[in-house]
Amino acid sequence: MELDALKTAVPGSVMKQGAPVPGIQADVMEDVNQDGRDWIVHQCCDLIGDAMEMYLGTAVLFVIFLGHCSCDCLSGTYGFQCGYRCHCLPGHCHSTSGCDPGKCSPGWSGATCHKQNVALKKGVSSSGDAVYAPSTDARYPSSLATDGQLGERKYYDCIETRASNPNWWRVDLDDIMMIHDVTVYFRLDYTPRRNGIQVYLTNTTITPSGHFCYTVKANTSGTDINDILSVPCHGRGRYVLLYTTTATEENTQPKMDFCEVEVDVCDPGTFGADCENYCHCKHGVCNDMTGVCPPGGCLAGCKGTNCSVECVGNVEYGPDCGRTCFDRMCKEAASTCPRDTGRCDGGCEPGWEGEDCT
Ligand SMILES: [Ca+2]
Repeated sequence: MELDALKTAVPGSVMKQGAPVPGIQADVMEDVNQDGRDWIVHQCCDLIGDAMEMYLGTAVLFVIFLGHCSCDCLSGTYGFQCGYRCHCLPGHCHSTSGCDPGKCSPGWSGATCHKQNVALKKGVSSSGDAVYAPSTDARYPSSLATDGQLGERKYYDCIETRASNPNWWRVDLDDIMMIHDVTVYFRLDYTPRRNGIQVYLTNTTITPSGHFCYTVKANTSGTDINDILSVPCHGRGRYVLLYTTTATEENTQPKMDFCEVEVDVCDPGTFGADCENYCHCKHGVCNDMTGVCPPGGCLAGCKGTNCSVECVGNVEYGPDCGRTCFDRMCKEAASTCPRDTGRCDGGCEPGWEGEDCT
């Protein structure tokens, strides 16, 4: 049976009941014990990928595996031409559908786990961190806003800058990136410092500079601003700057005290509010907001304004799905019709040539 064949086809990776195999996830091993076709279909890809990593270059193994598996993509990849990488927790990536909902890896979000917080753990600067004598160390340092931790979002989980005018905080993304949006997680136990914060996307360390994105316009108590504020801030930049000259009624000079700033980008080949849609452009990647492809149309095998629609299986194929499977002169009448090439199994009728026999 297939499972037994898989077990014996990988030298050195004998799967004992309940014993984990190096490189294969523990939860997959639990499924091994269940035996059966369903496991073969859903976990086969993971096994192939892991085996390939262990025995790179052993092409024979690959062929053996393909003979026993009904999947297309190697471990961790899925979707159109296996061109998408799963960014989900171990055991939650499927070769056809991608990640299970809500099971994204840390730093990734969205329904398909293709939205990445590129500010996570990145370096920060500020106009100064608050210190409380007799210590001279920052008690609530600026780095708390990119540590990936939210806690209870009270003062001890959040940054606190030293009073100054102007007052600013900046994250360095290390590279110029196409930013999709910015999300600010505000402190929950004190809200007046939300008002007046400006958000910039910039390529310099001049404060302020670059592309102005947004100003938080709140009442003086800050209670009319969402605790988690999604800020439209789309464009290319290396630094995201939060900047203010607005003091509260309690302070003569401004301070800031938010808990986390996420700077989100879409994975290449995805677009939309949550980077949840796919585009398969022929040249380059689509616009991360609209999904519009650069000039040149779609990769062979898909169609539509965003090149997000795959050709109808066994009906159409080729660039923009412009060719018809029925028109091919395949020797085998029951030949498959790959969406990208339309290649005929077993060659062409006499007098016809080309992989799709047209
Ligand atoms: Ca934090």
